[in-house]
Amino acid sequence: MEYIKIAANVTPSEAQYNWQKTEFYAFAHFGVNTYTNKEWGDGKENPAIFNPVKFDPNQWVKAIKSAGMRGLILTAKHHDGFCLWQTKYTDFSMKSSPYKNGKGDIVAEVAEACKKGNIKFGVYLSPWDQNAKSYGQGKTYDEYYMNQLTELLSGYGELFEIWFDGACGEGENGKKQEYDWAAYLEVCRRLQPGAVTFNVGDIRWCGNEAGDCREAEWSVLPRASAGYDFIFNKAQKAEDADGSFRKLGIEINSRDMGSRKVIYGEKNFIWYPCETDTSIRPGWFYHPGEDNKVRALDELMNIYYNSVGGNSNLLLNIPPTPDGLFHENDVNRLKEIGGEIKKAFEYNYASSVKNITASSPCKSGCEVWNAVKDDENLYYMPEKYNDGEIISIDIEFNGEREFSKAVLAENIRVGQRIERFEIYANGQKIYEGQTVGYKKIARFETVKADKLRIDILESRTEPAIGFIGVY
Ligand code: FUL
Repeated sequence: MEYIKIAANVTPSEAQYNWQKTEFYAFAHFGVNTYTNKEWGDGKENPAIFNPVKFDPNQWVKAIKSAGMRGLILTAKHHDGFCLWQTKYTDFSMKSSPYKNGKGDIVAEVAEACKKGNIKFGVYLSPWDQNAKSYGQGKTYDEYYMNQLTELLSGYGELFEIWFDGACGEGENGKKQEYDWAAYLEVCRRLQPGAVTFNVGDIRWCGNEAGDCREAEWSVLPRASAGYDFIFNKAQKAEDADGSFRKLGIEINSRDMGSRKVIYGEKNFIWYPCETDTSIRPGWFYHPGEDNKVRALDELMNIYYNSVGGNSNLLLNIPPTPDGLFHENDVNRLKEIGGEIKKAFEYNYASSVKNITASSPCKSGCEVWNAVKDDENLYYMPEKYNDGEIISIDIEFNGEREFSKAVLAENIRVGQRIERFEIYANGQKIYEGQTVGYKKIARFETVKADKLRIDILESRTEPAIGFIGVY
């Protein structure tokens, strides 16, 4: 059982931990495709088409915050190669746009709006670039890419995430670029040590673009799952004109990436948590024909519960219009999402309970009352865990309560350990679950009860329960 013990003690870096706490944040796909009604451009666009005459990133930030999101990632350059900032390295950029007579800098304005609105900011810089002459020339392109990365990572304040898209088309005309990932990551570590890198490095793609989530999501995986071959063999290689890629579901990566069965016998693990990325509309970029295809509130709430409430973060894309604003249909939906979340977690019945006990004696300083205190530094942990043992946590409310949700959290700075649990209301089983990790939102039919029990049926070693909430 060596491998289980090793896996149970793998923990996130400081940057990964801070990223996890961001939970829910926005993606904005903005660029020449916004003006051509396309999802993938080809780098031959006239840069003068990019002209967001009403551009107002404060409007974006306001809408993003209304949904309860805590950050924004902007496509500084998509696969066409057009740059939304004042780069020194190409004219296929804001320099050639009529916006502010070629002096505009969208990245700077968005970064500023995020700062003002007190949300985090991140950048997407597509490695695949169909405009750069040097693309496919090995080191020459690596230099170009790293120069651009350096501009973005040193000129726009603190970033929380750097998004390395795995998608890469081309091929037929012979241009193939071997990316120097080690060198790219070195730039990130040096210039933005507090940021996480997506896809390569710190954060893992969920495996589809539909918002489909795993029932059991592990943040501790065999190190090979973060290998470049493993990542890029599964990446998108052709344009997804009919959106089928976004319907494919999770099967692109496996349903089970970290259970005991999968990690059997492994010695080398990595903390490689999941990010679920999906769009509020069918496309990533704005298409006028999709104004009435903004996804339903129920569907989006389900995605929220399954991702943020399933040990994954959620990156939800809202495409700005050619004017440079979020469309009112998206703005309204975001507000609704925020309202739903607020309503759902308005009052936590576990925040003041009559009593809470645990079946297993606690480690000193880790008493069970810690689990109902909303303090990320406090947790309950049994002194010792014997394989196969059931740990029961019993809560007695101050009278009968009516509820339909429970939130469980492990203190991931100690590790992700819980493999199976059940929840009981007045002795009746109301929920069965597997992983918990950073956060598990358990949803069930509304029940009335004065007692709640959580049974931890399987754990890799002593679980560290950071939080229990009942709503
Ligand atoms: C994919 C890209 O090809 C899409 O255009 C979009 O940027 C999505 C988030 O990632 O790989």
